[in-house]
This record gives sequence, structure tokens and C-alpha cells, in this order.
Amino acid sequence: MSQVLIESVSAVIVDLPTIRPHKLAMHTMQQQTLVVIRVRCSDGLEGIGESTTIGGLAYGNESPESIKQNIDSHLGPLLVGQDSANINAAMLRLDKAAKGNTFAKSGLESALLDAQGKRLGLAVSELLGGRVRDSLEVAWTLASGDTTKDIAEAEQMLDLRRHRIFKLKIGANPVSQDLKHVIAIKQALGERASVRVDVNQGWDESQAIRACQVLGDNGIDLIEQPISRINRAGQVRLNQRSPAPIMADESIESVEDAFSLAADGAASVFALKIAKNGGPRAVLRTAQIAESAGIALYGGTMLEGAIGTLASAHAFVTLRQLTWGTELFGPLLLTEEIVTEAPVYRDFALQMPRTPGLGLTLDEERLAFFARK
Ligand code: MUC
Ligand code: MG
Repeated sequence: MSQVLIESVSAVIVDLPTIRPHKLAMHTMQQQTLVVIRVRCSDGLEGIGESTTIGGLAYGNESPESIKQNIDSHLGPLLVGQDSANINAAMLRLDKAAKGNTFAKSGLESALLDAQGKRLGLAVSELLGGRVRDSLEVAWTLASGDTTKDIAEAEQMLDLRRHRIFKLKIGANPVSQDLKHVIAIKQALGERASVRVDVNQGWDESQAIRACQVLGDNGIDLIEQPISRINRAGQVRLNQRSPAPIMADESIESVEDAFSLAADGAASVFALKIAKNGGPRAVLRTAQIAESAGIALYGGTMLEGAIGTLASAHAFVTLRQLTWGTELFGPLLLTEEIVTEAPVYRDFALQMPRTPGLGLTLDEERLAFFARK
């Protein structure tokens, strides 16, 4: 078989409305911005990928605009003319020429996997070695900023059998106010739901010591990134003394970060995110580090739309154990879709397609409508 070459790479910024404002410690989202990547190959096939972050530069080192610019100017041209079926060689070429840029690389790796899956008639999870489950439990984030509204939203999700795990975004308000908010929600939901918090680095160690104790004593199951990713020694100390497990999220900006966190004993759970590792294959390297170190896994999100969500999910369904489930609810936070068939959520879980590639088709009209001009 003659080589199939990459003919073009393009990136388009897409702004989509959210069902409500989504309040995080560092940013309130009024909409979500996706970067949709298309890789066209000489056999006429196209792979699609997504590189999405939260709040411009509020969350990470890459913004939608920088992702597009770096793909257009640097990463895309490096791929054009390369063998589209050799994903190892393509990603190695990018890693040699470009430091970091894991969000941009993740969308490109996803698109290459999508194209290769379509070519071979295999779902991306099969390309990654094969799935060991067909669905993934999905948590919902309560982040309206209002305790009563959050409780009503959780009750609705339980009634619909859509979610029974809730993550509360805290860290922006005074600690005592946040703790009152969390305890009120846990008391309202009781044993019907798992309640967890994500502080998004909002506390310092002196605040976190007491807050983690209170959260653990009040039945909160998991505490995500309570303090700054920079304060490694503090994370190690908190991980030793918190009664509820500590999960690393922002602390992992690469596979190498995952290794050093594991070596230091800085968390007992890792949030896996394709965007922060450089793609669905890269995130599995972090998962392997965690598994070897006895660290539990959670399938994280950067609130991607359907493409990034399924790219993540295809990697996560290959994992032996996801003790803490996933939060792959991004498409449900959006009021609009840019694919012809939205991912299916049923019985508290995302149901995985078996169709070739990621299992998605772009809706060209809707994509053109929502693409930033
Ligand atoms: C984060 O920090 O985990 C994931 C879910 C959500 O609501 O925000 C994101 C980012
Ligand atoms: Mg987080």
C-alpha cells in the first residue's frame, strides 16, 4: 500500500453558548470556545480533533487564539507531507520541533487517530489497544454560584438518571462561605450522590489544612487541586493529612509532571486530561505512571465539545480501572452542537460509539454558523 500523506491541517475557532454561566475560581464562563482541527489526507479521508481550554488564558498556558496561531504557523506545516498513518512519527516530529503546546498537540493527535480509525474501519479505542468497557460514568459540575439553584439542578439530574456524582466549584469565595455552600448541598443530597469539590488552586496551605478536614468530616468524597500547582511541598503535606483523598488536576501539565507528582507522593488521585498531556495516547502514559504508583484515576475534562469529549473517552475506555469515574459532560453544558449526532448519555453514563474513528461527523452548516469570522 502506498503511503497516505497529510495534505492540509486547519484550525477554526468556534464560540458556543452554555446553558448557564459556569463559575470557576479563576473565571466565569458565559460561553465555551472550541478549536476544531481538520487534517485532510491524500486518500480523501479527513480526521477531526479538538483543542479546548477554559477562559482564554485563565486556566492554562494556551488560549484558543494561540492554539490556532501555533497550528497555522508551526505545527500544521510540520505535519503536511508526512505519513498520516504513522502517528508515532508525526507526534515525535511535533515534540522535537515544539516545546509544550499540549492542547494544540492533543487536537492534532486526536485528528490523526480519527483519520486512521476511519481508514482501518476501527474505533479510536480499538486503535489504542481495545476497550474494556462500553460506557463511562459521568459526573456533573454544579457551578451556578447559588446554593439553592445548585441543589435544584442536582435533584433534576438525579431524577433524569443523568448524574449521581456532583463536583462543586469552589475557591473564589471566603473559605467559610464555600464550606457552608458545600455542606448544605451534601446534606440535601445525602447518600443519594457522591459530592466532591474542585478548588482550582484557590486556597493556600494554611486555609486548606482546616478546610480539607471539615470537608472530609462532612462526607465530601474527593478534593481536587486545593492549592497552587507550584506549591509541591504543600501538596505532599496535604495529601498526608487530609481525611478525604486529594486529586491533582492543574499540577499535571505534562506526562513528566505526572511522574514527579507520583514520585513525591503529592496526590492519591490523578485527573486525566488529554489536553494537558498532548493527546489520547499521551494521556495513557500518565495513566500508566499512576497505575504503577498505586494512584487512582479520574477521567477529566477541559469542558470540550463532542469531539474532544469522545477523543478523551476513547482513551479512558481502555483503562483497567477508573476508580473515580469521569466528568466528560462538556457537550451537555453547551446549547448547540457542531456534529450531526451528539454523544449519547444514558443511565448516568456516556455510551461509547463503535463506529470508525471518533464516531463523529461535522455538521458543516452549523460549524460555519458558529465559527468565529
Ligand atoms: C477543572 O478544573 O476540572 C472540569 C469540570 C468543570 O466544571 O471545570 C473543569 C475544569
Ligand atoms: Mg479541576
